[in-house]
Amino acid sequence: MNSPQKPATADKYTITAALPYTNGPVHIGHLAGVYVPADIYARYQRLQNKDVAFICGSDEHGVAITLKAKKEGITPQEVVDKYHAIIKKSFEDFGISFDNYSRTSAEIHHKTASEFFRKMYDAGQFIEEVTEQLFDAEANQFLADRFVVGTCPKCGFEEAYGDQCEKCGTSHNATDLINPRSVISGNKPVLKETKHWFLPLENYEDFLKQWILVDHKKDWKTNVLGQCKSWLDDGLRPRAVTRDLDWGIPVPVKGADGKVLYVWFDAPIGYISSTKEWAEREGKNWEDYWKDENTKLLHFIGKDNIVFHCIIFPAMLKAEGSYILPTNVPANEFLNLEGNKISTSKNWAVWLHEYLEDFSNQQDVLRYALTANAPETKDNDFTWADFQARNNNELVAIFGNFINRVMVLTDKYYEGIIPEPATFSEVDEQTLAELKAYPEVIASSLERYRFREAQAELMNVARLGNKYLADEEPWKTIKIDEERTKTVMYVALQIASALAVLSEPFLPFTSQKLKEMLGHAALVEALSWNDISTKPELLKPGHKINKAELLFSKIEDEQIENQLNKLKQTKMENTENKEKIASAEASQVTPQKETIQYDDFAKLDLRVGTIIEAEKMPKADKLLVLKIDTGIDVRTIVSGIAESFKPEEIIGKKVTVLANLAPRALRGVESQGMILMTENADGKLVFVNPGEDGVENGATIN
Ligand code: B3M
Ligand code: ZN
Repeated sequence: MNSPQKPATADKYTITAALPYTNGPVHIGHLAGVYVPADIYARYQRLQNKDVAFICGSDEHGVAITLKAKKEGITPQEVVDKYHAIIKKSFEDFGISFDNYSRTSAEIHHKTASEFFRKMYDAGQFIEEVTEQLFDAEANQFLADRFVVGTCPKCGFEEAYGDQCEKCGTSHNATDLINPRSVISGNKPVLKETKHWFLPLENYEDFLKQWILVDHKKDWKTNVLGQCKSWLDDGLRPRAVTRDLDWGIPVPVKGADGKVLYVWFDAPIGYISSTKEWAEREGKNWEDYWKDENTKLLHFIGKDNIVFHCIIFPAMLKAEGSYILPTNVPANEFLNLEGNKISTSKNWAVWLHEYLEDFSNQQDVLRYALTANAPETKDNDFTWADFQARNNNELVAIFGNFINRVMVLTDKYYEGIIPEPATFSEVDEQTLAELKAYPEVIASSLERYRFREAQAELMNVARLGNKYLADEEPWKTIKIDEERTKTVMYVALQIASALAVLSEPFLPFTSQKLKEMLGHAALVEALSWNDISTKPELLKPGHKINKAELLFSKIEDEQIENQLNKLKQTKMENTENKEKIASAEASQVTPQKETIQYDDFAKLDLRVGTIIEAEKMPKADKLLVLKIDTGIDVRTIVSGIAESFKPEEIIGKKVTVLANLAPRALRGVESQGMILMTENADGKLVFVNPGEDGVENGATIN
């Protein structure tokens, strides 16, 4: 089918969707949060005859990739090759209509990102500084980004990464983490000096405040504005844009061996390189899409990427100086799955390639269910029960049912030829007028990034058709009034035709099928969005439509149970794994110490004793002052057991005493020996009890 002709001066839209990390396949959370809304928007603007560049690609740098390579025992290059192919195919399978899908390992990207850095470097826009950074001495490696986890200084989340906390979205420097630990060895990092280049974000604070909080106060989503405001209120600080790593784009300056660009410096430039790659192929000028003030630049992302797209990348674009800034950053919140956070490591996800194995050719059903539940203003939940209901009660019962009735009746009454209408009744006029109003209604929601609302309005078009047929009952009038029946079927066919066009952004496969059924290809020109309102008729009398096919089919309970069982299975496996890890950890014994000679042991004077008095040491939470009958004497021993025992419960206890330990003063009390203790499985202290079998105080242990 021809695509609508674009006027030469059409508005330009550069629409980007977050570049997925190539460390795993994509799941429904990615689709719902980023790729489906971006695709709906791009398809809609194309139908508006706008000049659209819908841009994406694989994010192939960063520690996420290196870690995956370590885990799978393959090279980073093998990781990105493997997942780039899987991800690209999933997007194609789900009809995500990128004009270009590139990858950041591409030469054009390395060149573009290096030049971008170099231009800023030459203009003196970085601070070059030797600072202390986290270092894993055992692994002999600096701990950048995901190589280190620790407690988030802002929200207290204990698994925050070195560059960002995924819980609260804050972006920070690795040295800000509380209790950092190396992901490679588990060790506590040390500090080591190294040189890096920092972007002084604080210099852009005033500009960002004005641009985001004032200029875009009204048109950006409140969840996005809220996050930006909180960072700007906290004050911005310099951020390192280089790393000591061996995977990434080499820092293009002298004396930077072994250093690469920070992944969040190069990745957003990936939008630019991908546009260049597309423009070269299509014979266009890429700069029209990045440097023309009239071009609208839109970034579709998830909420964890807001800081990078609203603060850091705009600061880079501003600093570089020749680029436009984003018009909007319509970020979404997160999608949960059956009440739990989607998690790759816990396999708590619906993977797109797996979905297609169970629901082949039903991509639109998933797109529809995800949009109906899109996490636009808050986190939302995907449930299989809702998925089934959306399909059976909406797609099958409303959309599919209307189209099927129109197709079957047209075939039966007129052998598929659109009938000539007679006079329109008031109801007909009203129905057609209502139909013509829909493009604007749906567009108004889409222009405000309200995709759920827009899709609900689309379904109202099908409802309008169903109501019209139910009220006008052509199956009854056919017996008594041929002319009336022709008019009714003509009107119903116009509605079906409008649905074929208006559904395209949301349900591209269905729209395509419907257009084929209605014989749209035979129309001289393809219908655009506004044709639905402005053209007097969408299908002309005499035009022949094709055979009817079912657009949607019912999803059975059994299919849903299968999916729920899969998740149950995952949950069970996760619990088993957790138990295994816990018991392995619990059974971990301290390694044996160095060998000693008998003489070393013989030096210890170990005795059986009895606690005869116990009291708390004043102003010390952990210490008890004990009087012990050692059989030799009654002596004072200070013991650090106050958190495990109350004084009164241990009086009379038999204990093992190291009697010849040199005395030492603890808080002014002289301790004359030591009591042997161990720990039980719960970590509670326990006395090494010499037994009660008539063993007397003073008995030696040897
Ligand atoms: N790869 C993060 C992510 O997948 C990152 C996005 C880059 S967009 C320039 O969530
Ligand atoms: Zn946090």
